[in-house]
This record gives sequence, structure tokens and C-alpha cells, in this order.
Amino acid sequence: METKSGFGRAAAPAGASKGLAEVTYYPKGGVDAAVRIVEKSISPKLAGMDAKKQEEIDFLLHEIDGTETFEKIGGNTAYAISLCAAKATADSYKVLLYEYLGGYLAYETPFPLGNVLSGGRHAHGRAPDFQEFLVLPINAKSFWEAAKANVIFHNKVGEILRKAKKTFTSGRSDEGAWIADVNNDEALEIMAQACREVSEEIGFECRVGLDVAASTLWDSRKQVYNYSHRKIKRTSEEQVEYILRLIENYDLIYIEDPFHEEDFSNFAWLTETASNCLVCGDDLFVTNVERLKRGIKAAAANSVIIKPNQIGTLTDAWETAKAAREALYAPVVSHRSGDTVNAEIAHLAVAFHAPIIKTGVIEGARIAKIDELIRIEDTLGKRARMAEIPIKEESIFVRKRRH
Ligand code: 2PG
Ligand code: MG
Repeated sequence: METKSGFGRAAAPAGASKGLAEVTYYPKGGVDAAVRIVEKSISPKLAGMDAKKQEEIDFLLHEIDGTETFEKIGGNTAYAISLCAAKATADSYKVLLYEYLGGYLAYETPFPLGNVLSGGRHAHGRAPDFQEFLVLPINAKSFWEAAKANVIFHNKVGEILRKAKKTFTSGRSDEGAWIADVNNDEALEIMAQACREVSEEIGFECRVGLDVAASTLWDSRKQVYNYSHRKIKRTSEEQVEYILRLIENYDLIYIEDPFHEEDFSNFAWLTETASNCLVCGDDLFVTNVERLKRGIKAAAANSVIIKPNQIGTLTDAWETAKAAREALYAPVVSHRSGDTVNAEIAHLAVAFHAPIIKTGVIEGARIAKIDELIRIEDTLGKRARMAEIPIKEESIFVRKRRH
């Protein structure tokens, strides 16, 4: 997109495990059809508009599409255009994207929640059933220090796997996380060991997080969660017990989508019970402000994933992040498994005041975001601060019996 004095180019990512309530990515006919729609129906209407009127541009995209879920033009088409407008405006003002979107008050860098071990839909062959085993370096003093800690942690997990598993080939997933023939519990043991060793080595605490991506395990017909690694089935009640045990045993600081995407009530129960853990909704909320408000009303989760292409425009994503902050839910700006090599979500995380960015530790598309945040921290100079993770640091686990 070109303005009188600026230029913006953007691309949209893709995900392997999608929430049912996400917008439609592409129109019928895929990317080629999307390009034709942009040329014929969108560009002529955008020409002459003021690029800094982000809301008007995003509203126009909704109007042209006319459906709730961007079925006609595709959510990825909408997101790329929406982002283009913001980038072109930032370029016109000769400021960085986070400065344009967040202004003078955007000076906090998020903690990087790094994917270290992959399973579920993100791995093929024998791998854990949970989708992501994550590390969060909670006491890092700077983004640079946090990013470095995550690399040391990733290496440590590789080292442990090499010693423990003869079958380990050093294979990695899309997100650069290790893939190994271990079950959930073995993977968590390895993460816990790495936590102890790395925390000692670097002098501050790293904690473990999980993305269960439970909707990918849920069989709605039989009403059970299927764990294929050990051929185990768990009912909703058993899933609740299992998740609670894991939070307790492994002192998890973060758990994403522990239950399937319509199970608001178990989300609410877990949030109340595991009060020292960030309980995050990804497929549950799909960056949709209405679904988030439903969650807030039910007190389901205390954190929300923000993936702008799940909802289609920057304005929509911002509204969800804003509603989250107002309700004291932590917005976690996140990559997609099939992400681009671009780094805009690094800017969004700072501009949206997100305490956490979820991305990988190594692999090109992930490093692009991490490196950009290191540069942003550098640009901020003495003003740079780490954001605050909104949980108590000590692990007081309040266990309540289910009635
Ligand atoms: C997730 C993401 C990112 P995907 O579930 O959180 O890791 O995966 O992009 O496949 O939805
Ligand atoms: Mg997820």
C-alpha cells in the first residue's frame, strides 16, 4: 500500500490447529481468488482514503465482505490489508510501527514464552499429545536476557533428550521446537529438569507452560479426550483432575486451552482453583471480543491469546486486547505455527501492552520476532522496561475440592 509519503507491505500467517470460531482464512478459490478480490473490489475503494484512519479502513473491509467471519474476502486478506495501512502510516510519519500504534506510552517489552518441545498437531509420528511445552523466563531483567535464557533452555532440553532417548534425531517442528518420542509426563519431567539446571546456571527463574490445544484431543461425539500416545481416553472430569495434577506437580505458570473450546465452565473452575497459574484461552476466545466478554462474565481464564489473523483486522484485535486489559486478563500476543518471516507481532505486543509474547525460541520466522524485540528494546534505551507478569511469583497452590 502506498501513501503520499509512505509504503506498507504485509503478509498473513497460517495455523495448523485452528479454533472453530476463527474467521475463514481465504475466500473460495484460495490465495489467487483473494488477490483478484483485492485488485477488483478492495483496492478501488481504498484509493484516496486516509491510511491513518485505521478504524474506517477496517470497517470498510467488514462492509465489503458483509459476513461475520470474512467468508467472502478471507480473514487473511483483511488482516494483510489492515496491517498494510498501519505500516504505510508509520512509514509516512517515519516512526516504527510500535511507536505509531502505541505512542510515547509504549515502552514495555513482553516476556517471551518460548516453544521448546512440540506435540499434538504440530508434530508427526510419535510425540507427546500436548501441542506445546513452553518456557517463560519470569525474572529476566531485560528482553535480551530473557531471549538468551530461552535459547539456553532450548539447548538444555535438546541435550537432555539426546542422553535420555536413543531414538531422538534432533528433529524439530515448524516452530523450531524439538520433536521426540516421549509422552506428556516424560516431556514435563524433562522441562522441569531443564528449569532447575538452567535457572541455576543463569541466576534467575524459568518456569514451565503448556499449550494443551485440548480441542484437538476432544471427541465431541464420545465426549472424551483422546490421548493417542498411550491410548488413553479421559472424560471431562478426568481431564480436570489430570490438568490440576500437572499444574501442581510441575508448578506450571501458564496453561493454554486445557479444555475444549466450548467448555467455559471448566475453564472458570480451573481459573479459580489454580490461582497462581495463567489460564489462557486461544481456541476458546479466537481473539474475538464477544467470546472474550462471555469468558469474562463466566470468569473463565485470566489470559487471552491475541492472534490478529484469527479475527481479521487490527482494530478487532486491539478491541479484544483492550477488553482483556480492562478485565485484568493478560493479553498474550502470539505467532501462528505457519508464521511469516515478518516481525509485526513484536510491535503489536509492545503497542498493546502485552506482558507476554508467545513465539518460538529458534527457527527463522520466530527469530525474526525475537530479534525485532531486541532492537525495540535497544531503540527504547533507558526507557525500556520489562512488562509485568500478572501472577504471584511464589507458588501457592490453592486446591479446592470439586463439589
Ligand atoms: C497455538 C498456535 C501457535 P496454530 O495453538 O497457539 O503455536 O498454533 O498457529 O497452529 O494455531
Ligand atoms: Mg494455542
